[in-house]
Amino acid sequence: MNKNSLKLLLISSPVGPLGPGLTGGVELTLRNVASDLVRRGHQVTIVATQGSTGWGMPLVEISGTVQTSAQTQARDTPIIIPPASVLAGFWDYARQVQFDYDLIVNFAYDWLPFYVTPFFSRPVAHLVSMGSISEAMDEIIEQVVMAFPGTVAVHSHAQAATFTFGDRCRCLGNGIDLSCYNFCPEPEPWLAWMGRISPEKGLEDAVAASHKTGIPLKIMGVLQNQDYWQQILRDYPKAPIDYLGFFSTSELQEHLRQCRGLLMTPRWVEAFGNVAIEALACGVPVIAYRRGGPAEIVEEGKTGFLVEPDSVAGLVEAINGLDRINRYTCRQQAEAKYSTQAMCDRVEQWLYTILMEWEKRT
Ligand code: HBI
Repeated sequence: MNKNSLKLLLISSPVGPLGPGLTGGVELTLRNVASDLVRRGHQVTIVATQGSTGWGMPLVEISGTVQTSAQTQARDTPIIIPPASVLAGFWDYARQVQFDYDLIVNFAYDWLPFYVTPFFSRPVAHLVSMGSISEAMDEIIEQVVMAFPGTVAVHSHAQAATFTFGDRCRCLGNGIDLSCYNFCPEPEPWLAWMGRISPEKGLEDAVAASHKTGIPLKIMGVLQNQDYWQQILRDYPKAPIDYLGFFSTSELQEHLRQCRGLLMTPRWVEAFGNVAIEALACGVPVIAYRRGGPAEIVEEGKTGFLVEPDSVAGLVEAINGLDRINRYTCRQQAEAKYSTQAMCDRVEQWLYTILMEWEKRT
């Protein structure tokens, strides 16, 4: 094996194709990590569902039935594998080609990749994209954590803390390609909210804050739950809100950079909160509930404000303090901690460590 040029098989989320944004944060992470690994001389192949983009990198498209999103599951939901499962297709393919690679990296939050890990003759690294959701997932992730120490990574300490075995997970943070985000020193008066429009993202609180302050709110992201969105429109008919749609990164940052601030209102433990570092990269301060990954990204009073979870009044108070934040500081923090290079340094070290441990065992 040539450590300066590892042969890596990256297996994506089975909930939908890479490109239209349905796989959320996983897509951004996978794309940025894969691109930077290639830049460093590693050979990367991406495995994803039919209809995905590989952004110019070698791509293997697997057809089959997509997996139900784990976010729809309760703690006792059993693991469901549908007929013609694309997830099963991903891992049968990986089994067949494993000897062409030094290491396999799993980006899916699913039971099967963890279950089959011991059957492989190559190390499998798992980057877990969300906090604890179900007993079955916790159990199977813990089995890999115990059998293959160091091979399971997360994005934040808050996310790790949702698992009983969190202290044995490697915390990698996240990173974005800062060259895609243009700093804006003089914003427009409006606020931004970005993310999948779905109950766990708490959009209604941001809309309530917009209604109370009268400050326009630009909403961007995949409209995943129509009923939820319609309910918000019925509850806040007079709020000055605009749903702009779902954008590629370059268009997204064009809207985002002009905003006075980004509101993050997660109802659940957001594993990381990519939108927070996207905002900082544009110089946009972040107002976030003190919950999950965003609470580790926002530096109180320096790059934004952390608010009592689920407190609309807290959001309003923070909005009134936005002018105290220096927008240059926001960009500087993104460059210091959340560039793709910084993230890929952490990923590369993680993979090298796994390979060293593997060689000791075999
Ligand atoms: N659900 N079953 C399943 N598998 C995933 O990989 C997955 C998911 N839900 C959401 C998701 N991945 C991504 O949006 C993460 O970025 C959160």
